[in-house]
Amino acid sequence: MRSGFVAVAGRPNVGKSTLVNALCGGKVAIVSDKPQTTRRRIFGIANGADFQLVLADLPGFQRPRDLLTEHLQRTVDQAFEDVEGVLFVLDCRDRIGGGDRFIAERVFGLGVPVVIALNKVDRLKPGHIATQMNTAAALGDFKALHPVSAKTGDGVGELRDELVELLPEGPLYFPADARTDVQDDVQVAELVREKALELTRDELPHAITVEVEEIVERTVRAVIYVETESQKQIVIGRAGSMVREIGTRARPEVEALLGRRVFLELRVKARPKWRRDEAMLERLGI
Ligand SMILES: Nc1nc2c(ncn2[C@@H]2O[C@H](COP(=O)(O)OP(=O)(O)OP(=O)(O)O)[C@@H](O)[C@H]2O)c(=O)[nH]1
Ligand SMILES: [Mg+2]
Repeated sequence: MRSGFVAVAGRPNVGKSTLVNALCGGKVAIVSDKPQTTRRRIFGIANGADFQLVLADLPGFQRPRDLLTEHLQRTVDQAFEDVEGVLFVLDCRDRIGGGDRFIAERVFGLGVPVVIALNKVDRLKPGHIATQMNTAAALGDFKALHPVSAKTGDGVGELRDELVELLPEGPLYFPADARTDVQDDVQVAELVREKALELTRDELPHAITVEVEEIVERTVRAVIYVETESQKQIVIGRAGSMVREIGTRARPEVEALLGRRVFLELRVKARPKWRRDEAMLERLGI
């Protein structure tokens, strides 16, 4: 039995969470086209007959700008301790540049093997992929470099095999059928936030956070927090249309997670400056 932990590093929005989901064979982390979607460390677990690969999905690696991003970066830094390797994710559709080199400096200095995943290669020309692979290869002394598409699953199996190779002999850290360490209430809050992110744009996605107050039999009560009254009006929508749509999109996934039909009761509240509120970040587990 091989087992162990691999941290997933990369700039915001390169597809780390999508790739973790693909490697685990199911949804453990929420995904969106907005940067800073992932705000807490989430273990995604890939189980095989003779391995357990635990992937630490993380917020995007960035220079902190405020208390929230400071907390996010602290989460990233802590996750680099005690791992068997790092999966460094790059976006093949984007320029590989300063941001990636900033991360490379850190991950190649950790003293553990680094596997690079060049993600989002779907529908790209082979010549372009080859050029990007050369640029990626210059980032540091990597163990392997895999072009993949987390979206189509292309190359994901080979990448999983490569990561399992990094693991030493070891015990099961989680039950053999577990896919994540995240508790139901947190997963429900994340699913609601994912749908809220789908429906909002500009600065608003960053101002949204979700907390589940209670899950009692068939009733799930959650609060969507924003920072201002005007943001609250947007998220509620005309005659409640937006918050209703968030609920409609989230409910099937919440029901699949909990294994029963539920009534999803969503409220929207303004909580000024929650992103700068140490106690609130703590409460949210950020
Ligand atoms: N075309 C394409 N898009 C992808 C692929 N993987 C991820 N995406 C898209 O990229 C966007 C970001 O994906 P996420 O998985 O949320 O990215 P992330 O790196 O976890 O982002 P943060 O948590 O914000 O740091 C989403 O719109 C995904 O659908 C891929 O292989 N191909
Ligand atoms: Mg993410």
